[in-house]
Amino acid sequence: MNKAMKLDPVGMVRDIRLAPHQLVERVTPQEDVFVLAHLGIPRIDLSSWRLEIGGLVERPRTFTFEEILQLPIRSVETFHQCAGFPRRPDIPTRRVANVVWSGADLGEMLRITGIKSEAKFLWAQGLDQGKFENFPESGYVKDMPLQRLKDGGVLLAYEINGKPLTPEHGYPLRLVIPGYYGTNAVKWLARLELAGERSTGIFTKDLYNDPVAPGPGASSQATHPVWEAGPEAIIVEPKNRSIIGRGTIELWGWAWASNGVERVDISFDRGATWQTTSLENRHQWSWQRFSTQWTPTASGSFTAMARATDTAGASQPMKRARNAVHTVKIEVAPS
Ligand SMILES: Nc1nc2c(c(=O)[nH]1)N[C@H]1C(S)=C(S)[C@@H](COP(=O)(O)O)O[C@H]1N2
Ligand SMILES: [Mo]
Repeated sequence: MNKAMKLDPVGMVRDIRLAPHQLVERVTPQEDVFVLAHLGIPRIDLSSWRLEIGGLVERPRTFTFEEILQLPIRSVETFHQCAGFPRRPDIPTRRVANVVWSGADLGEMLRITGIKSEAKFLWAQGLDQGKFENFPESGYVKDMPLQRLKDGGVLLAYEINGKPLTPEHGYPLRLVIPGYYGTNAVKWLARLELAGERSTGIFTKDLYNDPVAPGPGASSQATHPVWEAGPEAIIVEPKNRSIIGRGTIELWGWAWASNGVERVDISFDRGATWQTTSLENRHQWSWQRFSTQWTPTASGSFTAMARATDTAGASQPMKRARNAVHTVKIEVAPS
C-alpha cells in the first residue's frame, strides 16, 4: 500500500542491548531498549503515511499523522518485554526494559470511529512485509481482545521517553498494550481493523501461541495466545559470576507481571527455602524494584534465585518457561 516505504535492513533484526546486570536505570534510555523486528526495519515517509481504521466500526476513517497529534496526548509507564523465540516458550531470554510511551489513547480514538456490537478483537497491521521462516509473503499482524480496552492505557504511541519514536522502535506510530508481551506492540502501524474473531496472520495464529499446561480434561492441542506477561523477576545486583567480599550487600532487581507483582522471594539453596524482599508499589504498568540486605555466611560459591508472585497468586516456574526464575552465581572471596 505505501510506496514511500522501504525496508532497511531487510530481514530479522534482533539487537539485545542490555543484560540483566546492566538494567540499572528505572526508565531504560531509548538507545538501550532492545530492538526486535521479524521482517526488517521500514523507513517511512510521513507525507504519504496514513492510519486506516476499518472493519466493524461505525465510521471507517483514515488519519494523517497531524490529525493523530491533535488528539489529547496520553502517557503510560510500562515494562516492555519480548516474549522470546516464538517456537521456544521454554527458553527465558530476559529481553526487557521499562519505558514511558506517549501518544493517542486507542479507546478515545475508537470513540471517534464507533465500535459495532459484533466487534470482539482489534487487528493491528504494520507496514513491514516479507518472508519469515518458510512462511509466504505476509505483513505483521497481531490481535487483541477489545475487552482489554476497559483497563485503559492502550496507546497509539508516537513518543518513547518523551522523544519521537526512532525507525527501529516503530516510527511514526506503534501500538502499546501495557501488560502484554512486546510481540503484540505492532510497530510502523498502517491499519487497525475491528473483527468478530481472531486474525489469521502467521504471527497471530501460527506463531506466539503457547501450549496450555496439560491438566484434567485439557486437550494436548490446546494453546493460548502470548498476550498477558506472566510474573518475572531479574536480579540486577550482584552481577552473575561476580566476586564479592564478606560484608553486607544489597541484592536488588526488577519484577513485573501484567497484573502487578505482589511479592518477590529470594532463595540461596536452589529453591528449598525462600525469604521475602522489600518491594515497591507499581506505577501504572511499571516494573517494581525489590531489594534485600544479604550478608554471606561463609566464603565460597553461592547461587541466588528470585521468584515473583503476581497479584493473582501465580508464581514463576523454576525452569522450562519464558519466565522461569532467574539465577545468579556469586563467589564470596575469603576474608
Ligand atoms: N510491525 C512489527 N511490529 C513488531 C514486530 C515486528 O516484527 N513487526 N516485532 C514485535 C516484537 S517480537 C517485539 S518484542 C517488539 C519489540 O519492540 P522494540 O523493538 O521497539 O523494542 O515489537 C513488536 N512489534
Ligand atoms: Mo519479541
